[in-house]
Amino acid sequence: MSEPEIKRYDKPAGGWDSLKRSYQALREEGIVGAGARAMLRTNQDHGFDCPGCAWPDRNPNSTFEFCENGVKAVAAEATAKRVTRDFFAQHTVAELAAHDDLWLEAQGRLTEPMRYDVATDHYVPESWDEAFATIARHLQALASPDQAVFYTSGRTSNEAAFLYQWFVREFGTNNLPDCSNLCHEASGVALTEQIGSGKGSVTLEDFEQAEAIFVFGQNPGTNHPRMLGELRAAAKRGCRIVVFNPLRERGLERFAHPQSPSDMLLGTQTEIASRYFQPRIGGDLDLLTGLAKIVLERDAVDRDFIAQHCIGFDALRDTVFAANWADIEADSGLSRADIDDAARIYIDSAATIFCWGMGITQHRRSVATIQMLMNLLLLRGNVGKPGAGPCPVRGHSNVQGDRTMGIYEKPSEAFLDRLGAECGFAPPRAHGFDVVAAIEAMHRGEARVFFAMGGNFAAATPDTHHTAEALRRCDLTVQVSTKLNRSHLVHGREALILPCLGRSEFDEQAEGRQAVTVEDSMSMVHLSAGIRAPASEHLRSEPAIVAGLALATLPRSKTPWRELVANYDRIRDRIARVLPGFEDFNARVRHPGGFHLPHPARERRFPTVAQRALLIAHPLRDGVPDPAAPFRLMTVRSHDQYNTTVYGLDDRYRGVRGLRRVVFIHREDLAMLGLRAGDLVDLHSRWHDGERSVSGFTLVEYDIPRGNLASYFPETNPLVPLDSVAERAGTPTSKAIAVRLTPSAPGTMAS
Ligand SMILES: Nc1nc2c(c(=O)[nH]1)N[C@H]1C(S)=C(S)[C@@H](COP(=O)(O)OP(=O)(O)OC[C@H]3O[C@@H](n4cnc5c(=O)[nH]c(N)nc54)[C@H](O)[C@@H]3O)O[C@H]1N2
Ligand SMILES: Nc1nc2c(c(=O)[nH]1)N[C@H]1C(S)=C(S)[C@@H](COP(=O)(O)OP(=O)(O)OC[C@H]3O[C@@H](n4cnc5c(=O)[nH]c(N)nc54)[C@H](O)[C@@H]3O)O[C@H]1N2
Ligand SMILES: [Mo]
Repeated sequence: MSEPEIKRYDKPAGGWDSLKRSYQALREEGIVGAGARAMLRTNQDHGFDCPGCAWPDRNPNSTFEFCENGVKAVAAEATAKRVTRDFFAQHTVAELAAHDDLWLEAQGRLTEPMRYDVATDHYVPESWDEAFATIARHLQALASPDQAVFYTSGRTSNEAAFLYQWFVREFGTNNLPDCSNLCHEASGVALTEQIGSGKGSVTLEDFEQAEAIFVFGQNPGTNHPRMLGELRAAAKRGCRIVVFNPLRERGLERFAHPQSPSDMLLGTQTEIASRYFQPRIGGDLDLLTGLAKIVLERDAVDRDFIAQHCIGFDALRDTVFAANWADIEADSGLSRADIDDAARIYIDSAATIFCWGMGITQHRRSVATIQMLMNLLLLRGNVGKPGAGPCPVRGHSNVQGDRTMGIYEKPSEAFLDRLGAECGFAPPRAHGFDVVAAIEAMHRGEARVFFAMGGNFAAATPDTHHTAEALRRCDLTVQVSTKLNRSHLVHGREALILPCLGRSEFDEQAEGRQAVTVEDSMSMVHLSAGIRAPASEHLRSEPAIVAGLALATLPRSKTPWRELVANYDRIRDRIARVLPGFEDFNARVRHPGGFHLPHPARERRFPTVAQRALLIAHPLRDGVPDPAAPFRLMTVRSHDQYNTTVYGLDDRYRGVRGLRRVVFIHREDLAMLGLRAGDLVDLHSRWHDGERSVSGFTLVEYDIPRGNLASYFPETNPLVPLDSVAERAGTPTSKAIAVRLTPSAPGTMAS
């Protein structure tokens, strides 16, 4: 492990350091030979889909695309280390809970079902049948099915997700919160209302044709490294790339492609961003309003497109004109001249893509901001033509597919009608809990059973202490997992760990070896088949776990659970009959590269209530800064983590080594506070119900706007108040926490 050190990193993203770190990840997991082979089959036609991010694959049947963080994700799953019954016999849960997330992750793959034993505070082995019987007993004892909550993280395959929501709805509830509620929910809400589909409309071919690509609030160098390949190619052919990000993220500045011989041997690199703007955190609605003002003032709108396809133009124009430049400049932190430069690039481009990530979605006004992004695209007809359109860059590798399959607490009537008709039961109609509502319901004692299909609910969610109380009040918590994590240690009165197969592993069922399918961020659906022996003979696939659960819980069900799981083609046949766009699913998904789901906006069809695209006005509001909490904190990912999974303590591109409890701050803010880089501070967030605090964070002087701070999650999740959420989307405002800083008490240790 590296010694703590803060030192500016001057190299481009990618390059040799990226190869070195990948090799190190494989070595640490003890899998150099096998891991390397697994890598070569990731995102290939006859291999498995990378369990990392949702960025699509280019030429899935030809070149292998190297990605450092993809290697880390596969290595983490393919690790040679194992968590066995002996491990649990050696450690009480209290002992395990004292370890950090890095240590928990480093213990290896879970190997058999375990049950929490309150008498000894240990997890003890349990057979699958006993485990299913325990869950069934709890579910059947509930006064209402709505007292159970079924969470999903976004790695779950389409087949597992479809079967899971089927079981949950046949059981009788729509309580299907998912990681989307913490992630791109606002994109879905904004775009569905506006253009009639919650997904992005662009494809990789559009990246080849765009004249400009704008990237808002996203850090692809760390979180979607394969996107850098597209941005590099675009930059090389003269496409203008414009970035809006409070931090100068290295991957958006310059990139040396690890697969380019000249980049690697001659040390060449590509400048990515033609212009890099550093707005203040939360300043995007303001700067977008500024951009729209200039586009409208110069009459640089696509009149024909607006006349034919849009409604709401006059109201949008009036609202945008009503905003004044002084407010826009003050709140965005950008000058009118900067915004004018960006507007000029936008106006000069005949085809523009807007990409965005968590820097846009995890804010109070995220839906308004995304609608403003879409307004700007619509004003210039940048949708439904080559090289243009919205591109919300999704996180988990199948988070978009899970939603398509019906993992959603607010399903449409049309979906429920089709599901009920095909599957022969009457789905519940009342909407269910999203993540925040589920935590509130568990805390009140209203929800009593919590079941998680993957993920790490206890660490990924806001308000860590409150959420822990909520989980501890449950009668039963169940985690279907591949690796040990915090959610196994923060549990209900009874608790189960159900270990499952990972994507890289063979999935052997009654009728032979199975493949699953996933949908990437650009709506391509393709097959994924494991290529390695399972980490343990006791693991079950996620679909098989759902079937086991359903057979135990719903003894009178007419659903042929066993047959469905014996051969996943049968699940796909059902999907094909329930979901539009999946006709002939089994045949089409076997074409090399899979198939693309139709996106109406690509044909300039906008299936909203009005059958038009909506231009939606969002007036700026005065921010009222709280003098007692003058800083705005964003919680982001380091280069060595996958959400709550911590692979290492380094954040290479940001120059941090060997520690995670850091807070990035502007030099003048340090001076103002009378503090120095390296000092330890406590962070206190202010909210109507009081203050929340975390302690012992090392100050790091950084190029960040004044008044803004950045730190990593999950360490900072105790600061995020549960009811501080995005309007209409309910997403926790993890990028906009009002905080104050105080020096840590003497003797506090850096960590
Ligand atoms: N290796 C790796 N890959 C991942 C993940 C991972 O943890 N590790 N997570 C996956 C998941 S689930 C997701 S959702 C994605 C997340 O991918 P990203 O969306 O890139 O997520 P974050 O790391 O939260 O980075 C947010 C970015 O937005 C910027 N930002 C913050 N606030 C603002 C703001 O107000 N305005 C603007 N313009 N910018 C802002 C931050 O400086 C940062 O660059 O990545 C996925 N891929
Ligand atoms: N403060 C703050 N909080 C955030 C965010 C933020 O930016 N700031 N980002 C949010 C976002 S965008 C997201 S998506 C959420 C993520 O929230 P989650 O999806 O709940 O969390 P992960 O950390 O991705 O889950 C990791 C765990 O998943 C399990 N796992 C891995 N692979 C598999 C598999 O194939 N099957 C099963 N069953 N389990 C598997 C492993 O046991 C691992 O420990 O976090 C959110 N929380
Ligand atoms: Mo996410």
